[in-house]
Amino acid sequence: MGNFEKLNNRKFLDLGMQPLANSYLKKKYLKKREKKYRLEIGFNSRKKIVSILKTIPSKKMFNKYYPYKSSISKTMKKSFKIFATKIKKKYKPKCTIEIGSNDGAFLKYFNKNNIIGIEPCKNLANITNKKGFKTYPFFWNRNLAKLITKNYGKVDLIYSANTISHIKNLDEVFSSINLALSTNGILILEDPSLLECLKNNAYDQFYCEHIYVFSLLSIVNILKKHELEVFNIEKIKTHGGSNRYYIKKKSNKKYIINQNVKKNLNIERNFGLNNFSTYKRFASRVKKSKLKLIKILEICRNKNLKVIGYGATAKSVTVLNYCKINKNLISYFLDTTTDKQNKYIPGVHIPIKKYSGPMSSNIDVAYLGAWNFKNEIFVKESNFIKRGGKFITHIPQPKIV
Ligand code: DWN
Ligand code: SAH
Repeated sequence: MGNFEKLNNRKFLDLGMQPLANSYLKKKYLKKREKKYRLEIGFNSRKKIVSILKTIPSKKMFNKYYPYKSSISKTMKKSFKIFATKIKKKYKPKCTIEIGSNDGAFLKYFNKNNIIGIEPCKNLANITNKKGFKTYPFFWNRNLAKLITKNYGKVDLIYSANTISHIKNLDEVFSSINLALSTNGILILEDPSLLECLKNNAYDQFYCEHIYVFSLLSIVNILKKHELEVFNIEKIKTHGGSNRYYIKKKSNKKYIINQNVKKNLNIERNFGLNNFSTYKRFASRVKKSKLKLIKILEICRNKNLKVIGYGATAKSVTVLNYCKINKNLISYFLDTTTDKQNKYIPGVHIPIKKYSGPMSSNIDVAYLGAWNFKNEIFVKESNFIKRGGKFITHIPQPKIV
């Protein structure tokens, strides 16, 4: 895919040749050769950070065609509502920036004059701009931080969920945050947890957009250089287990460092997140996971069961391409996202159909692409389950449930 840049980390996992995760294909492009890149994952023991080794330029992934909308699930809508209400009450921020505001699932709970969205995908930035929430359709960087501080002054809260892990230049991310944040201001980040990713064998957290899967250890290390520090951490359930990091300037004495920080650093060290051997063991579990998933799907096919996929996630693109699962094993995927429907999954070309209500009786088994929304999906498909319908998940090990 041309202009790769390499991150010089020690490789522990090779997930093969992969297409761009959110580039769902229209039928007319199926015969064209797709661009692919090698998805390898490495650990940098000096920086304590796990990342993909070859990165794709952001503009190729985050543009006006980006299909993912945060408001697509009840789970995320609820999580954002509860958290927005909580921090508004607790910190009473006069001015907030949200980096990666997507379709406004979090930002909409704020007063229009009190929050600024940053969202490089113009289709998404348009949604919130039209609703009257000032949204810059740009990538977060130093120039934008300068522009915002010039227009609005320094802000007292910066929030970013599931976005910083998508930005390669972390030094620029944090130096720009430092520039825009007031002396007593706070930064709250939310991203999938590396510890949970390893425990769940969730190798599908790795794809082109997820350059990093962070641990507390890695965040603490990155922040040092920028005179920032984590003063609290919460473990949350979203996206298969995430961390919410509360960060402040070192000079900010308004908040004391919670015991949780030390406790979680120890938990991560004890699990072995500092040791390369932990990642090698994860890689061998991933290989076993692949074989087992293929085996389960082949058994279903041999029994002539109708198997479909539930939730055409970016994560499933990694699984399907790594395991080489095509429509011989999964007939089609159902998805509620309009911009994914009637398209095909990149690489393996499984069709995506519109989800228009609970699954019908001609479906026997559904592979959970959106395993992170298992609870929400099981409620929605309670009749399917009552009828004896089954789900396949690869988390934490491939099995039929
Ligand atoms: O970090 C990222 C996360 C936040 O979102 C991005 N890089 C891209 C994206 O990743 P993903 O596609 O793996 O995210 P989700 O949130 O697991 O995607 C869920 C998908 O499943 C959506 O396409 C909607 C669909 N879905 C469905 O069809 N029926 C979801 C639910 C809950 C449902 O009931
Ligand atoms: N915050 C939302 C969206 C996560 S998807 C949620 O938690 O559901 C990742 C989002 O990050 C996308 O909307 C993408 O456009 C945005 N993004 C990617 N790179 C970015 C950058 N450099 N600056 C700001 N946003 C970025």
